[in-house]
Amino acid sequence: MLEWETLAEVARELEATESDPEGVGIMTRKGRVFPVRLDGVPLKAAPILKQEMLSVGGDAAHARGVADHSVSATPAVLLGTWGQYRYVLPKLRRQPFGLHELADEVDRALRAYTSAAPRTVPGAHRTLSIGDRPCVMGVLNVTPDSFSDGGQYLDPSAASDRAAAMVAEGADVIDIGAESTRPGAAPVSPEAEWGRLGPVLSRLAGRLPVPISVDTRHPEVAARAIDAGADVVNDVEGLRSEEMRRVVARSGAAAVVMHLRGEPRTMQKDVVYRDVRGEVFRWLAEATERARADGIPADRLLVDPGLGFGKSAPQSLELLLHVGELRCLGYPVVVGASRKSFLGWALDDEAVAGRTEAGLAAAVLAAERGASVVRTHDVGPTVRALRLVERLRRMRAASPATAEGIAAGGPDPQPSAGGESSGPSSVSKTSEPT
Ligand code: HH2
Repeated sequence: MLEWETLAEVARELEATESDPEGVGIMTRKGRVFPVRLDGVPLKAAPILKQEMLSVGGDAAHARGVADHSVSATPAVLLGTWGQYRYVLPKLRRQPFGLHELADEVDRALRAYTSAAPRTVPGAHRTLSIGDRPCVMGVLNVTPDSFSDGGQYLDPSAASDRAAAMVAEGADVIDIGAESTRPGAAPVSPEAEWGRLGPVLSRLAGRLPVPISVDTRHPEVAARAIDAGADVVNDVEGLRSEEMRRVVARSGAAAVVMHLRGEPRTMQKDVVYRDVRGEVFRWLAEATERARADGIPADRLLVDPGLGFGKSAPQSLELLLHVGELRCLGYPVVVGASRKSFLGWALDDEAVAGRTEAGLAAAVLAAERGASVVRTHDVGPTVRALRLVERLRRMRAASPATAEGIAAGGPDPQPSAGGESSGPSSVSKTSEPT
């Protein structure tokens, strides 16, 4: 049995058979199925979608009710290899019933999902660089009541020492919060929040060599923090406030758009979802679309599934396990699992002190599945654990010569038996399958 994730790994294994290089190029494109889930495919479109996928050797699952017209729309799962999609998407674009738009969306999702290109996220003053190594966001809570470190860094000089220590341990960005968002926490007024945050920011701004993120739901606090030197707004309410979007757009700050249904105080009262992954995905897609419509450039946005925020422990674990799926939104993915109660649930041990190792495991898992930023209280151990992920990512991505030539570009000239291309692949350096 062979195990591979990236098409570069597929090509390496095939090359080891001493196959013809052109053949390796062709077969590499068959080496991995990329399943794509769609929601709300119109009844008229579903049979065409299935037929077109079958025509290239792939397949599409949809509701049985499509056959007897007992449904008006259906969820669907497409099963296709890279080569099959490259051939079928242009065919779908020629079809009616919304299949043109659907093909464009699938194309965008596949490219975003497979892109491993390094990127930079410009903040208001400094830039966050995301490369092979997932970034570590060090948590600094200047609160009396945060669930794991409340009261430890309320004093501005203790807080700035802690920030410097996290940078020395390898943090790539420091996330400062002055209001606890744990379930049931009492809301803090913007004035009181700024009273805690302002003195810490004035000590750190311009002195820390890494970007500063401010964990706030209040636009007036975000605006003052950016003026005082913060680079990123980490909004656990996902920029749902129009004023917050205006502040971010005007200031040139980057923003973490986190999923949260309701508000922190009451969020654990309703944790019923029909489909938690689908809901989080759609919510983040809509929130980022709103942000862009209000003038925040795409390269300044990051998304976060909000583990533990209005979710049961099994729901948080499910989101963690599937966090890589969020990559197809096209934004770097942030994951915060550190010390959270769903880890305690998984460990059968409620003590916060016992969650560190599980938090490290969660960070490694999230990074392995493609998260770009890991938010943690335990910076040094997380940085060391993620070095291993960085090494493995590099090994996986190292391209043999033939993988370089695999197309991300246009359709192939001819489908061969079984629907795959037999023609030479065109080359696109910008969006190569990984
Ligand atoms: N988790 C917390 C706070 N802010 N921001 C993002 N983007 N993602 C998260 O998962 C996240 C977050 C909760 O952790 P903490 O800040 O330690 O606790 P408290 O809210 O009690 O201060």
